[in-house]
Amino acid sequence: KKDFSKLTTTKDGQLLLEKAAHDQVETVWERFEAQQPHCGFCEMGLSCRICAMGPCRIDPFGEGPSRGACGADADIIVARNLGRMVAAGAAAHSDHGRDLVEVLAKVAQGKAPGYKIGSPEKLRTLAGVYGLEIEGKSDTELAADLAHAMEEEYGTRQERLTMVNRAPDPRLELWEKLGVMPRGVDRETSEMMHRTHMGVDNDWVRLCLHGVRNALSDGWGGSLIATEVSDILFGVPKPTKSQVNLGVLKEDQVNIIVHGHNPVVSETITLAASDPDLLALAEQKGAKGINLVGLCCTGNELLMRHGIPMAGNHLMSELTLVTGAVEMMIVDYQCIMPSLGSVATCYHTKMISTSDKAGFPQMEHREFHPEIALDLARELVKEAVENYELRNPDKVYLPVEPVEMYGGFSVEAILEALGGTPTPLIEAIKAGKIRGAVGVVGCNNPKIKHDLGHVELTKRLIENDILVLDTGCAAVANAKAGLKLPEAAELAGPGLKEICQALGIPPVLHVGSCVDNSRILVLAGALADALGVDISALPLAGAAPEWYSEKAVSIGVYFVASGVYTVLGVMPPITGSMNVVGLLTKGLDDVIGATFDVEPDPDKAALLIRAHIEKKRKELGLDA
Ligand code: SF4
Ligand code: WCC
Ligand code: FE2
Repeated sequence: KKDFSKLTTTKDGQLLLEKAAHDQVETVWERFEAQQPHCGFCEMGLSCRICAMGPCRIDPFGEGPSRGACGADADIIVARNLGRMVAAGAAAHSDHGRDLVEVLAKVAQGKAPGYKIGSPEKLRTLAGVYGLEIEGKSDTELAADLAHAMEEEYGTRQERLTMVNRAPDPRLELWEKLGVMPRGVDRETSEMMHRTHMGVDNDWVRLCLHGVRNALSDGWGGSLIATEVSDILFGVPKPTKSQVNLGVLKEDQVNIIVHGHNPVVSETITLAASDPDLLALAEQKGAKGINLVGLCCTGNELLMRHGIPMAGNHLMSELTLVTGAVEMMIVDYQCIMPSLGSVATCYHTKMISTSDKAGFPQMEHREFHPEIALDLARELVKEAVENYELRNPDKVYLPVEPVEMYGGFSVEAILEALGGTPTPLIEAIKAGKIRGAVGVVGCNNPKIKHDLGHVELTKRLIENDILVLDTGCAAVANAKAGLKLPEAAELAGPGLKEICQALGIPPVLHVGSCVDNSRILVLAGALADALGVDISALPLAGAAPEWYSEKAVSIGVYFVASGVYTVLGVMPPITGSMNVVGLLTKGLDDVIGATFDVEPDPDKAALLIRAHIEKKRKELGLDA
């Protein structure tokens, strides 16, 4: 019998892996195993298939070729590959942002029934950021103007993004000086694809610097737009109670899972799931209700704004179906394993894809457009309810109780908890009660025992009086471990514990989805402005202990580019160029005031981060 506790730290994960084996369902862990050993050239970033003279690879031991057919050496090949990872990640976040801007424009034109301006206040704040005429304008007029201004951000006609101006002045000056100021969201990604074409940018340093600019177009551009427009349409998150793990699925209810990233689909499903007619239909079919739950980041979006419970993170997505208790899974895009449709064939689960840009095998495609979204959402929920009759009770397995948690810590909510200004937080940091703050973010990856990296690192940090802000799958991991309850303050060091208890907040604050890492940037910027320093001077750090996606690469790069030291738990494919490794882990410090480190062991990663925070405190003269 296989020991599943080697693969995942979670009880629900271990039990459901056992059931998957029994049901003969193949999971990501088995497919990952079948890929071993990984190709050494690819692992080191030394293979190139950018053109048809290749594929080429460089021998890291210097015995075989040291150049590709075109003459590219290890530095060029590694830098090009890394650049394209940043471009793909930035494109994913930013295109998600664009989809929200389109909905905002349609709301303004009255063409999106089912959507509205959820936060007129935030609409006005953003209109201010863009310098729009606000006086005497209705919400819809303003929404039209703002959508138009944001569409411009994607283009090539400006010298710098408007959104970027929210970064502290010293950062802006630095980016300008280095020539990495992002100009257009699409432009930087497009230029990265151009530069990495054979025969264009063969200066690995310039390529890496453009990677910085490309990532900044995501963090302070596309991702920030995605976050802010989601807040405008669906409301600014406030602290909300919820629940997490597979126990949120209900034996006696119709279970619907939304999976993916864009709240445009999941928000209308939320509306439809509380439709009285559909609830009555569910009752007729013998169900006690309609239970909507989330997975990955679209789940985080709903959790942040409505307290919708969360079934799990990335590596749990297949296992949610293995419960046999899911009537329907509705997906949009990103991080949706193409295996899910085939897993679902073992059960009665209906699988629905909704985005014109994301098709999947063995799923039914029902395309969402703002014009028809609400009607389609109702149709889908109705079909899910009807599918309840086909559930086979013998196949249902829900062996765990959910864990309670709090989500909803937008920057606005954090400031409100502090009494309206960042001052109390700054005072607590100055007094050393809170030593610093760390964003623990990113994915799961079968290279790391599931959730171990996130949870152990987070525990080590809070024990040492470091406040943790988390997003994405890291946030779900920490929630499952019970760290998002005010009671978890007991696990914190004395200073952080005192602050959390006084404010009634957990020591680990759920800041949202992956695009909401932009909230961490905004908060870091606010702290820097309040102290009159650059972000790089603050006792802050980032960590992506279990990252897997290209989006995470872009996030890591924009964290560092914003002046935040960042520790990765998984090595990116760059070790084939010690020059690139040296630049990212050392050289960037002089250039941009922060670097990367790589450390898979969470205890050691915590030590690195603590040392960095203490160093920054000392430099600021805080403990003098
Ligand atoms: Fe080979 Fe150069 Fe073509 Fe890459 S770009 S595949 S190294 S010839
Ligand atoms: Ni965001 Fe990473 Fe999860 Fe996907 S959902 S797996 S990018 S952290
Ligand atoms: Fe390979």
